[in-house]
Amino acid sequence: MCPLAATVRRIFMLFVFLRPPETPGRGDEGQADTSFSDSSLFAHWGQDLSPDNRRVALKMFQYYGYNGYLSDRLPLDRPMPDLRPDGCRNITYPLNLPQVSIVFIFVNEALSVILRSIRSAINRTPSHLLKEIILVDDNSSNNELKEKLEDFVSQTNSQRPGFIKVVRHLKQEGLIRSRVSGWRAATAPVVALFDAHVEFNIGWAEPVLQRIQEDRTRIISPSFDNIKYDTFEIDEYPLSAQGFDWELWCRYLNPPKSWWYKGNKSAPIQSPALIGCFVVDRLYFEEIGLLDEGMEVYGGENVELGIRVWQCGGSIEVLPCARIAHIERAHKPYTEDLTSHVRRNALRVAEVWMDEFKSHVYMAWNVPMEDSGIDIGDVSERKALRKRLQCKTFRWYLVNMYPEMRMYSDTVAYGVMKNSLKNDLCLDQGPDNDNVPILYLFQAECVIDLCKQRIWEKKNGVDVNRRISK
Ligand SMILES: [Mn+2]
Repeated sequence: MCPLAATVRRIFMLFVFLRPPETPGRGDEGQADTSFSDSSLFAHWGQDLSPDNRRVALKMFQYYGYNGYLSDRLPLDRPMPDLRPDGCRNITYPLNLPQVSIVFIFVNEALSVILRSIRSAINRTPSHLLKEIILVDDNSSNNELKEKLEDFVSQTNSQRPGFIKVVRHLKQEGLIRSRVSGWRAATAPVVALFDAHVEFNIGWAEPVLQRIQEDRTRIISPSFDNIKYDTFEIDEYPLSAQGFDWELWCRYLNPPKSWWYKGNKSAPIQSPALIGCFVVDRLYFEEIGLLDEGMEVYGGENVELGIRVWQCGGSIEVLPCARIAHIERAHKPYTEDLTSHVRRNALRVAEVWMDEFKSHVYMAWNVPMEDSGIDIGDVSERKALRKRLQCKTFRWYLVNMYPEMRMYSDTVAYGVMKNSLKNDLCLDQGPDNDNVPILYLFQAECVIDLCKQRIWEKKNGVDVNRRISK
């Protein structure tokens, strides 16, 4: 899911590449420890660990993207600060709310992190509202997720038969098809699709189920707080709507003005899209086309769902009174090259949903519109779905649901500008939030993929599309 700092990612990348290589620092505890000083794991944690334990912790961190060593030593049942804004605690909810199935998807997740997700779901969802928990294992290779997990499941089910179901993929299907597998196994009228590294906060379920009961075409996201990947402390996040940039990476947005005018922090926040985890009426989800199962691995499915729901007559809300803490991992475990999957999935969204604005996604990824060389697979079924549901245009969506998204018109060209005489001289787009390209010297030849160089011209003029190089 979405790091709060997603918007500064690119600026940070640039900074990293411009910075001269660091000279290895001196370890606090002598020469043996210099290798540890580079890991962000030990910036705020683990100073008192022995070198051997540090080594174990570092290995687990590299594997999981969070502090699995610490997680294994924390209680599964742990208290959590009630982070709901004022006004949430004295709302009363109907007694006849629908039941929910909670789906957790994972691949090679730390067992203690999964079990803590399950524990918090059981402890903080009223038991008459929680029908079942579904675990989707996307073909993990990690052994502790086999027998030990089965033991836990059969122990729990011995008290409550059939309460936890396990779905195991025989080959890795990626996050998107894993969520759909979980949905297929669910039987409650409402399905909550989550990562397996979360902790549910008190009172999360009632507001969500009430909003869906009132209108089954609402897809609901809770408000997310962060579980720090190193210390596992819970870090309160500001209330946000959820959106995306033109590469279709998720981002948190300031709630719309109309929400601020209400002066009621417990009111639902209308949101252009979803950042990944959401709760939905089980049958409505099928009617509007689930997720795009032609997408691979990770990314873009949340944006596609957001656009589709709005364009095809539903709505999306983030609820301030429903809070869930989620571990923002330092790195994702799915694959080495997440970006190429996000790009492919983004182009599928562009082709099916974005009409004349699809060029914006191609530009953002610095990919030519024709002959991009990227195989996006078959999108005919998704196009047929759009037609069948008689969905509105993307322009309608942008103007009405996502007005803060910048539109580009009169583009003359985009792509990479290369200096054929001096190839260590790079021209970069500069920071995202202004329009000032920057020129700088690179250590060697400009690395185009890393720098994401592109120029977006706004003046009318010659057609220079053929000069795009990649
Ligand atoms: Mn996640």
